[in-house]
Amino acid sequence: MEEPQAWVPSDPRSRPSHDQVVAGLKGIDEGGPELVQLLTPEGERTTDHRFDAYSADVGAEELKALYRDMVLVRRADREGNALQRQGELGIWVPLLGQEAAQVGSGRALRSQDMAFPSYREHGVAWCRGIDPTELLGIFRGTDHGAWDSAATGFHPYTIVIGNQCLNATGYAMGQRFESKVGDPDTGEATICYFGDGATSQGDVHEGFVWAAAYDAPLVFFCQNNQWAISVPLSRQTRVPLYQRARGYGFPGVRVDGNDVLACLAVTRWALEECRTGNGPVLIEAFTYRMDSHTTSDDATRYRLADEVELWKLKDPIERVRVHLVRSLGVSQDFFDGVEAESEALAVRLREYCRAMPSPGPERMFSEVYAEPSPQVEAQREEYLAYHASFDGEA
Ligand SMILES: Cc1ncc(C[n+]2csc(CCOP(=O)(O)OP(=O)(O)O)c2C)c(N)n1
Ligand SMILES: [Mg+2]
Repeated sequence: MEEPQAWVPSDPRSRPSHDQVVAGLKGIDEGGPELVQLLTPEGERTTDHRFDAYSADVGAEELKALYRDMVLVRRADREGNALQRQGELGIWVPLLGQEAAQVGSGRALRSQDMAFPSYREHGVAWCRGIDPTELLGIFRGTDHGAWDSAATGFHPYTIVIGNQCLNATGYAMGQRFESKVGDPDTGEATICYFGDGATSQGDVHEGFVWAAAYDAPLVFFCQNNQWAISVPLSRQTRVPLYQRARGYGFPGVRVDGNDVLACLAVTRWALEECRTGNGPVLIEAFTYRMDSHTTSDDATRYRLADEVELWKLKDPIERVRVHLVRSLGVSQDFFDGVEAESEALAVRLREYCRAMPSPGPERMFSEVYAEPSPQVEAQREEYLAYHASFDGEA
């Protein structure tokens, strides 16, 4: 029997048959033929005429640096998970398997660019120079993310799904209004991170519409890990996500999210498009998270173990390691050095976390508004007086 073909929405009046929908979803599962890849899961460097120019400068030293980034980010992530299990953090949001998508795109950014994360972008935070210790307070419940967004070019984490797309669109519209766009070197761009599930939120669609209408220099970076907690991608869309961009009038590209080189090259291209006034752009990084949604979730209740095993073979770190060893002859000393560095980072994170002071009760009243507010100050005084009334009690 002939295999049904996936539906290609060339005729706007046509509707896909049931078989075509299923074929399309199977195509999504495989990543699809349009997937941009520059490093295969077997660690071989390949070419893609559209994006080769954006990775031509990446040689052995640059690949080693990307490898180091990913190993350290993974180690910090695993430590976050362990600290939650030890009762030191209230929750942790793992990124295991998404290191290439985050490091590749994060390293494509320039200092003048702005990034809007969701709640899982620890790898992008790393690339923006935010020490992983700074993430711990959020998950220990002691602060909301204390870094300086303007200085780091990294907005606070956003837990409300898709909401950061509106903030990012507004910011990118501002870059356009203030004529910060145009020059390929000094021009500014914004990148907004969200998940596959977020594409079903109104905020993301509103962001798409406004960014397109105002030619905003915005890269929408969707990490498609194929699950929104327990909801599979097949419940979110009939077409591959990158194809949605076409309906809003801007380009969409699907990249292998486990290929750090491809993520770097595609994001550099997309940022350049935005910098020079051709934004917005949608990137769909096709990936898989090899851990649960958060430490409060148990993915074995809805995901097949086979699926995880399959994605382990596409591990983003392993393919760079294989390439470094087999094609570039990098010695074991390098890998041992990165390993030692990652263990030292884990120790530093553990010690920092255990020693973190609990903030006093007045902390929740600080930084509510940019300017002092008499109402908030009165509330703080009242609350502190109430607390003081317990002094001396057991
Ligand atoms: C507006 C809103 N609705 C629901 C939630 C609860 N929630 C948290 S994460 C999540 C799934 C998000 O999936 P996806 O966008 O694919 O991101 P992923 O966590 O897979 O990276 C949901 C429904 C929320 N945080 N905000
Ligand atoms: Mg998801």
